Amino acid sequence: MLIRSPKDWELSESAVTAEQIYRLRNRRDFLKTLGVGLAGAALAPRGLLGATAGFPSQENPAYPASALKPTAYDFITSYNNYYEFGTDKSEPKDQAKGFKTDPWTLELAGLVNQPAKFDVNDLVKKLGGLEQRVYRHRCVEAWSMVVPWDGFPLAKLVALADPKPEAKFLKFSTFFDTKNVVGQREAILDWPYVEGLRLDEATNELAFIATGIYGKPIPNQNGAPLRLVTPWKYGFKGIKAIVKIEFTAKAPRNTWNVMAPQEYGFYANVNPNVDHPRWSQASERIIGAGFLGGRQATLMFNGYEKQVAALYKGLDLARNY
Ligand SMILES: Nc1nc2c(c(=O)[nH]1)N[C@H]1C(S)=C(S)[C@@H](COP(=O)(O)O)O[C@H]1N2
Ligand SMILES: [Mo]
Repeated sequence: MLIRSPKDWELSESAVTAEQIYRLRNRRDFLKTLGVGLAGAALAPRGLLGATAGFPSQENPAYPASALKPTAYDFITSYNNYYEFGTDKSEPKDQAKGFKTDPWTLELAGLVNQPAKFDVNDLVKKLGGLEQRVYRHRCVEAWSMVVPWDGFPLAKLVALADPKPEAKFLKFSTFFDTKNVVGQREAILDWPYVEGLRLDEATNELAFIATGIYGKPIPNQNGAPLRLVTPWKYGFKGIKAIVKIEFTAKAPRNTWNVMAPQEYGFYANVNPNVDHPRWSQASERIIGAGFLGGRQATLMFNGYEKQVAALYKGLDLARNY
C-alpha cells in the first residue's frame, strides 16, 4: 500500500449488475446464481477452495445485510491487497489461484494452557459451525467496502487456547513459502506478514475469523482458509491465511508498523480525525459505487464506536494510531 494508490478505473463499473448485489433474503437464489450452493461447496475440489466445513452459515441477526448494502461479490474478490500474490489490486485473484489452502493447519501457541494444532475443517466443527456477519471494511488507503463474512468469533478460539494470566497479546502469522509463493521470494515486505491484537481486543464481540464470504468458502485472494476481521480497524490488521496464533506478554510488532512506523501503528483504529501523514482519513471511496458517485464520510471506529470505544478509554488516539 506504500507503492501506489488505488485508481477508479482499475475495475469497470459494468462488472456490477443489480443481480450481483447480494440480498440476504434471497440467499438461496443468490447461491444458485453463483452456481455454487451447498452441494457445490461440499464437492469443490480440495485445494481450489478454502476450508469447506460449516456451510451454510447461520445469519447473526446483530449484523444483518439489511443494515448495510453489501458490495458486489466481484468487487470483493477482484480488488485485493495481498502482497504475497502481487502488489497490484488485480493480481491476487489470479496469482493466488493455485495456492493450496485445504488441508490447512492452525497452531495455537505461547502463553496458553492448551497449545494445539488444528485442521481447519475439524476446528470449525469443534467450534460449532459458522455464522454470517455483514461488516464494513475500511482500508487505510481510504477506500471501503461492505462484506458479508462467514466465520466464527475470535473469542471462541481464545477460549479454546485458554490463555494464562500472563498472556496480554495475540500475535498472528501468515505462511512463509518461497517455494510456492513467488511474491515471498522478494523482500517486498518483511515476511511472513504478522499482526497483533491486545487480548481484550481479541475477545471483543466484533473480532472475527472469516472462513467464507457470501455464504461460501473464502477465496484464496481474500485470505483462505482463515483470515482475521476487525471491522473497527484499518484493513491491514485483517491478516490473511493465518498459520499461527501465539499468545504473548509483550506487544508484537506488526508488518506495516515495521515497514513504516510513522505511517502505520499497532492499533490502526479507523479514525477520521487522525490523518495518515500523506493523505486525509476524513472520507473514503466506496468500491463499486461508480466512477463519480462514491465517497462517504469515514466514521469513528468505522461506525463501531458503541462496541469498542471502551477499549481505548484514556488512550491518546493521535499518538496511538
Ligand atoms: N497476509 C496478508 N494479509 C493481508 C494483507 C497482505 O498483504 N498480506 N493486506 C492487508 C490489507 S492492507 C488489507 S486492506 C486487507 C484486504 O483484504 P481484502 O483483499 O479481502 O479486501 O488484507 C490485509 N491482510
Ligand atoms: Mo489496507
